[in-house]
Amino acid sequence: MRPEVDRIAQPWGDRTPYGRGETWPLRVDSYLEPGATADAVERWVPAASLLHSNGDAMDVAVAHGRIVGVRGRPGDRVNRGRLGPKDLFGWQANQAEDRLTTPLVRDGGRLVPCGWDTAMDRIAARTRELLDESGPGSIGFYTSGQLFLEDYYTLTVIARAGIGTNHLDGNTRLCTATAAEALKETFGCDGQPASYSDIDHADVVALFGHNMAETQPVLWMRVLDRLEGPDPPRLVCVDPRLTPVARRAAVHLAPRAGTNVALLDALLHEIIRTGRIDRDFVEAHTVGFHELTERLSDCTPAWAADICDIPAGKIVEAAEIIGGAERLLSTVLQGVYQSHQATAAACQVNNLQLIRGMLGRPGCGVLQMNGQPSAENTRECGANGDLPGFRNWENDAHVKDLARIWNVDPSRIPHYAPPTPALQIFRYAEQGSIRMLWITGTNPLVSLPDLHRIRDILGQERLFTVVQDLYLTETAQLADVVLPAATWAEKTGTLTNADRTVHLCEKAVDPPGQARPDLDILLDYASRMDLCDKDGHPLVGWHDAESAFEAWKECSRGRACDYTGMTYERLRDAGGIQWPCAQDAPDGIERLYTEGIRWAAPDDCETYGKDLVTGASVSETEYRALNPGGKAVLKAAEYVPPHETTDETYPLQLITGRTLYHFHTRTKTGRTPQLNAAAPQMWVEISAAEALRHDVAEGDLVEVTSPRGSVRGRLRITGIRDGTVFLPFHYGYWDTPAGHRPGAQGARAANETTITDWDPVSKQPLFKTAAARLTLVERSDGTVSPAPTTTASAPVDPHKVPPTVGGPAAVARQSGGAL
Ligand SMILES: Nc1nc2c(c(=O)[nH]1)N[C@H]1C(S)=C(S)[C@@H](COP(=O)(O)OP(=O)(O)OC[C@H]3O[C@@H](n4cnc5c(=O)[nH]c(N)nc54)[C@H](O)[C@@H]3O)O[C@H]1N2
Ligand SMILES: Nc1nc2c(c(=O)[nH]1)N[C@H]1C(S)=C(S)[C@@H](COP(=O)(O)OP(=O)(O)OC[C@H]3O[C@@H](n4cnc5c(=O)[nH]c(N)nc54)[C@H](O)[C@@H]3O)O[C@H]1N2
Ligand SMILES: [Mo]
Repeated sequence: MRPEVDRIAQPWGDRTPYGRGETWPLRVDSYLEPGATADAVERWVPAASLLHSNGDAMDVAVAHGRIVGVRGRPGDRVNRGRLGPKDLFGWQANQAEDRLTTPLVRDGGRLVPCGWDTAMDRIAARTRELLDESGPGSIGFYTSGQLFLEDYYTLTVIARAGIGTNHLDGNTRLCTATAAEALKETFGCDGQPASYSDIDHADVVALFGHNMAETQPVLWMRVLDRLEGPDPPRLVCVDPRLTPVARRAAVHLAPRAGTNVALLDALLHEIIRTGRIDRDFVEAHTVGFHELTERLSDCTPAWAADICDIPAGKIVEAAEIIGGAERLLSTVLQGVYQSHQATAAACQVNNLQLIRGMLGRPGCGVLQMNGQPSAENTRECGANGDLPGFRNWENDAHVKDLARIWNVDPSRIPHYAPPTPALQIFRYAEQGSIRMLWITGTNPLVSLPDLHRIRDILGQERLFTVVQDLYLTETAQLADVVLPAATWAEKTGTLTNADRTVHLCEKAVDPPGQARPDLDILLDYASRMDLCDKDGHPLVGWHDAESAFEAWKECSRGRACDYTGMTYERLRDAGGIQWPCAQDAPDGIERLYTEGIRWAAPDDCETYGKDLVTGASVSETEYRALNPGGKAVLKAAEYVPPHETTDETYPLQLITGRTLYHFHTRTKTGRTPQLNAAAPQMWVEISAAEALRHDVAEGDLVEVTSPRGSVRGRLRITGIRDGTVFLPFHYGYWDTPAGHRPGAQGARAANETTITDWDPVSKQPLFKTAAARLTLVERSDGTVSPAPTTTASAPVDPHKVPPTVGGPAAVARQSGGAL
């Protein structure tokens, strides 16, 4: 990479074009802090990105015991040397001055520093009291998609077999619960069918509610390089915003938010009507085609055009591209997963692939994407509402098998009901049945919907909360015990990206102060609690990351996510390896389902499924009758309008999401100078027509109000569809001046406005379907909106706003939190 390329102004860097079926060329990106040179680097330590799900492999540069930069790993299958802006700059947050360096406990209403023994003893004592008084159901664990596999597996064993609680879930519920659920509904089991290398072979790539350019920028570089090369693919983009993906699409459909199912039903209808289906594939590998066809008979493009508010001709055009594809790759993310018919819509994308026979071949498949770096591990390890190794909680043989591995009685593992989803855990805490909540690696006081309510729940006296984090986040400020964690590059472990590639991240430097790796904290708790198996041996029989990995391998043996062919040694030598990886396929398997559907048979499947509209469970008997041969299930779904619709008081559809430069609640990217300067403060997006209707202009301070609450930000006029307002959800309160507080006029966390509601099937909350109004607070005095210009928030009139750059100009523009 040319060093003079400003990777804030040009997030995707230079192009390295390539043709269909060719190998993606190498390009090595790196960033060293000012003053550091490659010669002065003492060690390069392997890792993969922790700020999204793409799994970009990199080496961390260490000099004098400090991280001084990063460099992409050219040999790795995922990124072939490339890094995105967050990968390049985000590591600086590890060195922030306000890292937590000692445990804190609440004494007399205040959090005060203490030693590890005091903090851990307090947690163990409270656990014992509650177990005695109220039993395991009074204890809940809410974890993350940002720790390592070894952490989740250990937490799962502790929570499920040690404490015996069913209340363990991850923030992956907000993130990839629908990806998991859609894969389970269609293929009987979780597991990403496709591979990133399918981008090299596809002639059509369809992106549904996925702003890949901003959220997986390195994957987008691969798409851009194909677009610039010979025989480029055509893109279909479904997104109400004019994202960088939409700008490069052959067809951009910008539907009303929450209408994905209507649109997908029409696409399926049109493809079936015109006979562009692979009948042999459908016959050999699926059940349910007849029902699907019947259900779709009235779902014409004209019908959907009305619901989605897009021209019928455009839907036909998209159906022609998808229907005519030789090699079709589809990707799905939050524009689908965070709406009221999330699983229903995601399954229709699976159906598109199946009826066209586009599965298990190069260039053909679906990426039901993940978001967080290790969301996949949360799912595999059973820390996300499933049993480890994609086992079925309703199948006694699966529970028995797990009990054998853990050497406990099957009755020790709660399986009387599905594992409790996150929002239900908070509901139990609200009602008072959950009395202790241990939060690891997530910041619910900014990231959960309907923050007023979450603040009340976590603020309760009677709820004992433990927060394990790197910083004193909004959530940590309300905790009873705060545990300082070591993070990426300060601890060792593995993470698995969205295309099943496993990377080893090794410890490069010491954590600050007394901060400890998450795994060590969990092992300490297991030992203080004296958790034992049925022979009286320690339940958690491992002592470090590598031995935890070895234990997990046994749990994964023979399952879809088989890790038994991997070792730390092999990951060190080979870089990323995809699962399944067993002795018979030591290099991993690139695509699932190359020889038919493997995990949907009634005895093997992870779930018997649910009704896509109501979420009601399908019984084992029904499933055996429906799918005796273990094929893929083509599940139909009828469109149901969003629960909260617009009206005179709340005339705009409210959607929320991300920008390229920030990660979630900004605990890391807000502490990274280049990234924070690129997007320093909250903003609000509407279209030019909507601005005219509201008599507001670029840079005006506006307020967005929903039935739950309001937030303020400066207005940016973008190419978003009319009738829609977009809020980035990154901005909380840890770095705002005193006036900007929830409830006060300066509230800025988008989740003040979002609704307590979820998809009935995956239980994923709805961050992208609600109603709101917009009002003017104060005209701009010439100040422009702080929104980036390089992204979906690009202004319609580029002359009015200075471009986002990463040099001194951007730093000067940094407003440091003032609106
Ligand atoms: N820069 C950056 N990258 C990230 C993250 C980050 O915070 N910052 N987070 C990571 C994580 S955890 C995740 S989950 C992913 C998320 O990655 P994405 O899903 O790509 O990101 P979002 O911005 O949440 O939503 C994507 C798009 O959905 C569109 N959308 C909204 N409503 C609808 C609808 O009804 N239908 C359709 N079709 N589209 C709709 C929005 O306009 C938005 O452009 O990103 C990962 N990568
Ligand atoms: N309105 C709206 N809300 C949303 C979304 C949306 O699109 N719109 N998206 C949702 C999605 S997809 C997601 S994934 C969530 C994300 O929501 P959160 O997970 O709550 O957001 P993060 O800021 O990533 O919080 C992670 C926390 O873990 C800490 N951390 C980082 N590394 C480590 C580590 O190694 N160990 C420990 N112990 N802690 C660590 C960080 O400092 C941070 O406080 O937000 C959801 N909320
Ligand atoms: Mo996510």
